Amino acid sequence: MPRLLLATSNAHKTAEVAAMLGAGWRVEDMRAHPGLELPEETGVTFEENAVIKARGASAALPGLLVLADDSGLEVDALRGEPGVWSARYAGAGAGDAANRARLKKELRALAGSGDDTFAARFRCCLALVRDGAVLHVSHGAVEGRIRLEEQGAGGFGYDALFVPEGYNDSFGVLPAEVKNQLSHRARALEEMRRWLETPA
Ligand code: ITT
Repeated sequence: MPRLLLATSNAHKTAEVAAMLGAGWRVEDMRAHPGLELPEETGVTFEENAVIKARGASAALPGLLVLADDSGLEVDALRGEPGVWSARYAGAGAGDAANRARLKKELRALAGSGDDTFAARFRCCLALVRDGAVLHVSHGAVEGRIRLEEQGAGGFGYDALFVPEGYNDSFGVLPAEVKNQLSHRARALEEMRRWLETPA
């Protein structure tokens, strides 16, 4: 069975990627390599940060296929913020709840014009690296709206606030199988899987 290291410390990403790739792949993450730390995300784009993380893990693990996910939420009314700073929106080391609280605070300051939802999208970039060389990069996005009321406890990050286009419930309420069919990560992974499964 092919082995893939997901260069992430976010177990929610690992669970989603493992579920989407299915039983044909052995997916592990940084928990399998406790001594290894991911480099600081110094990039200003999702792609730069995905490559930084994948290369950083790959340098210590010769021969292993390494995939990194850099992702985040862009809100139009906030000119694309929090974007690549999504995980750090409420400060370095901030948790999901604090990041959602900051987002709600920023958007409440803009609300009042009658509109209480805000156009937004999740973006994901995946970088596949082996022995420090970038093999392939893929991108995915899902459009939707941010609601100021949290809804549901499923998922992670901003899921409880994000309602994907075509639905009335947030990713915090929709079953994982639904999120995994239409999410930014699902779309980027589908392209990556096509590349992986194309004979060289
Ligand atoms: P790693 O860097 O270790 O992979 P991370 O969570 O810090 O983990 P990112 O730097 O890519 O990952 O930041 C992504 C943030 O964007 C994440 O912490 C969430 O706040 C948000 N995000 C990304 N995908 C999401 C999703 O599917 N649902 C909800 N929020 C998401």
